[in-house]
Amino acid sequence: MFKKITVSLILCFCSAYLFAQTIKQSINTSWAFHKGDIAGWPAATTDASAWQKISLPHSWNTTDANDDEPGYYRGIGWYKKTIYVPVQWKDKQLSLFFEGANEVAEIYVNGKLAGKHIGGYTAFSIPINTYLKPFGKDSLIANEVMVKMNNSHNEDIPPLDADFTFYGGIYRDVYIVASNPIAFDSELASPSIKIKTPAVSVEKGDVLIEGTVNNLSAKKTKVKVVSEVVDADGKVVAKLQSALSLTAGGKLSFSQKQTVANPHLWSPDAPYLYHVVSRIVDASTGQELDESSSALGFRWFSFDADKGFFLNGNPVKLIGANRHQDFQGMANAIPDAINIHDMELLKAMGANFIRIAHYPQDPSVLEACDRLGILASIETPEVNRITETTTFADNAKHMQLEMIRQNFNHPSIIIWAYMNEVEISPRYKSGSDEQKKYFVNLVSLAKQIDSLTRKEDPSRYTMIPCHGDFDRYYNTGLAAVPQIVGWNLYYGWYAKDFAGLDKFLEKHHQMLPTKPMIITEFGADADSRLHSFEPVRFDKTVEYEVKYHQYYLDRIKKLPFVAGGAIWNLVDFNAEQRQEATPHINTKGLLTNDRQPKESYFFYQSNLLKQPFIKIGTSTLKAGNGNENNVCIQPVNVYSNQSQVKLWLNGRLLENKTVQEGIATFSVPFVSGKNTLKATAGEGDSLEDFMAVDFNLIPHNLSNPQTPFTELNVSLGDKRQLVDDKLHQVWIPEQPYTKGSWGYIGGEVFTLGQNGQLPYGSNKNILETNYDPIYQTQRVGLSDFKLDVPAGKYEVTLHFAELTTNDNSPQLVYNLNNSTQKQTAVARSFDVLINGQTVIEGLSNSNYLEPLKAYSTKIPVTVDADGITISFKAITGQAILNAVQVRKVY
Ligand code: GCB
Ligand code: CA
Repeated sequence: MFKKITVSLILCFCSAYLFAQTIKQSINTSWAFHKGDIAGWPAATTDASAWQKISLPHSWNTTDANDDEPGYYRGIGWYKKTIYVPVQWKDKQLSLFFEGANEVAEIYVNGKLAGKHIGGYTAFSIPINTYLKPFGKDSLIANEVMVKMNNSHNEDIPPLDADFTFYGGIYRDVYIVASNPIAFDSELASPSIKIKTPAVSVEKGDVLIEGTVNNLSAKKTKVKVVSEVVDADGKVVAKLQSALSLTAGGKLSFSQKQTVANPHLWSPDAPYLYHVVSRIVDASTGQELDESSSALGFRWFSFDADKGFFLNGNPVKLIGANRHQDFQGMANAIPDAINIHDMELLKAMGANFIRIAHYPQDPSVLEACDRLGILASIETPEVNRITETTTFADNAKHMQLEMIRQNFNHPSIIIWAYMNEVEISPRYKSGSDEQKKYFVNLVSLAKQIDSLTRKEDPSRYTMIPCHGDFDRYYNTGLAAVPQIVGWNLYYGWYAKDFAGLDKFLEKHHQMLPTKPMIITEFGADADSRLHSFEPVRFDKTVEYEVKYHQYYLDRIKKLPFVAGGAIWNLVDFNAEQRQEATPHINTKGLLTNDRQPKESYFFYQSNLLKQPFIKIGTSTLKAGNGNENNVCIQPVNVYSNQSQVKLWLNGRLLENKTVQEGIATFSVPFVSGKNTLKATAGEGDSLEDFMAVDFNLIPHNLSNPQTPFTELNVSLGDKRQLVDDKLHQVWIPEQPYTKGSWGYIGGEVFTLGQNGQLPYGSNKNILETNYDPIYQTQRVGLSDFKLDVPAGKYEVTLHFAELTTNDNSPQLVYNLNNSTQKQTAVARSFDVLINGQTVIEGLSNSNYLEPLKAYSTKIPVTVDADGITISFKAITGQAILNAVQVRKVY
């Protein structure tokens, strides 16, 4: 008898325990999406065919932000889904929790507006009880949820203008949440409890746990809030308890404090995490009513204007990257796994810092930072400019508040930032009274956001990232507002000389001697396909990107008053309006948009990682001209943190080299076809990396039967190589014709002169191709292109694009030298002949040769002993050639 009672008591206790807590479950599947508004809704509905079956995360801009049509859909999109609410939840408080949806969301339940949220990058929670269908006999009640999203431009909602795409849609997870009438308050979609560590040292760590308990029931109730601090082994190291007497419909706050002796400290090298679990327990029944759990890290930190950043008493140089939240082909609708993997890639690079720019990102990002040991700055998106209205200011402040409340407990966060380069394109005429007033309003808004932030959280620092116009931010007074000034500096990119960086940093140190500083952005575009042996600014080669980062990393490391630097950017990201080698993509990433590393990623690994590292530089596919011995000598970089590195080619030791700044450059004599590279370092060559290179060696003498010619892909007017892993082809730069070999005769390289960023080619998008760099460069006025190939059957493909245009559309605001590509369209028409036979008649701007559009044609040619001569005969203006491919069929 006695035994029986105990068992049933335990059972009863367990079931209460299991079902009493808040239930949270994602509802990402079985949604339908309708592009555009539904006129007259809810009275009128649309037919089923207008709805597309989708699951979340979702964005409606996955393709149109990448196509040849300028712009992308910014407007209304509707989502709908049936949710099945179990009858067991009839006494629960139900809400829908959105981790983020861009940009304005209206949530309807069974046709009635249940809530609205403004802003695309913060979470929100919508209570839905009032709108649910009555519970009846059925065990599950179907309710219809509809969400109207709008990503139209709105002058009152940040961001107004920025170098990234404002993808529309419900692009993060959505949950349904069922909680008890007595539960923790989680205002502004924040975690229910706030964890503070007001005093931390090696000897002790104070934990302060704060929260509020709501009683939405009609009964007064006595509860206990029991909190436990649990270490990484699961051991409870502190237990705190508060007793609360809740009135019906009332709420009470609690605050609990405890000291943990000799706490394990949290740092990038040892990200030790405790966690705090707080439970609300009914004082009379012992039933658990709600539970909340958060990570806890003990650390202390400070910024010093002369000495930089200190963590747990030690100087730490913050080195890391910025990060955007999109992925190739997915827009911003990416699963948690990508968010988490990006942080792993950042950590694997040796970084200890992230600037989450320019907006708060998925919760999994900061969770990963806590776990992996990445210090974080996070910010709200007042980018480029503001609107001087109360509504804009209110929205900006509200986002800041949401960001702080929602992310408060992350030990990784050290900085709450806001605004970005907000003086780069100010409204009104330069120097006008209106503009002066604009700056006053801007500074006033900054002060409001800053003081709100400091009040919400005095334990972290505030920061504004600014563009490189020191005087402007100094004179308007904006630089004085935050605790740290961030500078986005592009010397060696938008601004010509690297040395400008040193001058700028010194200037800050002199003029703002008490203001700590971080280089919040620095970067150079690199199309992962483009390579050069003599990299120059704006050539968008992988090699120039490395050169750029060499300069910056050196300065960041050397100057103690520079607290740190954040590379722009960890990943290539979509900015729809960008004209690039890869249109719509900002390629300043160390990783491509689908997360393939460029050499600059290895450069950081070899400079930052503590564990032994070795890696042979990119490009497993290469091409070039053979010399008299039919080898082609090309440089190969090996990245390593060891002092000496050996490189082996096909089993033969080439050289043992001293590594400088993480790089050793070798001259490698490649042979035709397969080449195996091995790099070794360390004791007994224990550290190694391998690479198989496929080399398309263009024979020294094209007609020598010992070294048969197969194919040649040449980009005219170009100095770079383009490696195309997908088609397994390498494009090599032009050269003048010499006997026995190949090349152009006559003409000159197309250049925009003073107006161009790169000394050759155009940087406008070329339509109808993904090979923009090939078409963006060109030889003008050539008479022939000649190859002394042996007799046989060939295929010649000619590529053209008219690069002159009347389109003088403005450059991006980031173009700091303010150049526009002023130009006028040139009229031309010409014939093309192969071995004397006309193959293209009168190619001109009035037929296939439209401005900025790719035109190519493939022509089979039977060749006798005299090789191939492609001749260009101008009728009007000058003939052009952008690229040529010659392939031997047999
Ligand atoms: C900046 C901006 C960032 C841009 C970057 C660039 O200064 O803050 O949003 O993407 O420059 O690449 O031009
Ligand atoms: Ca488009």
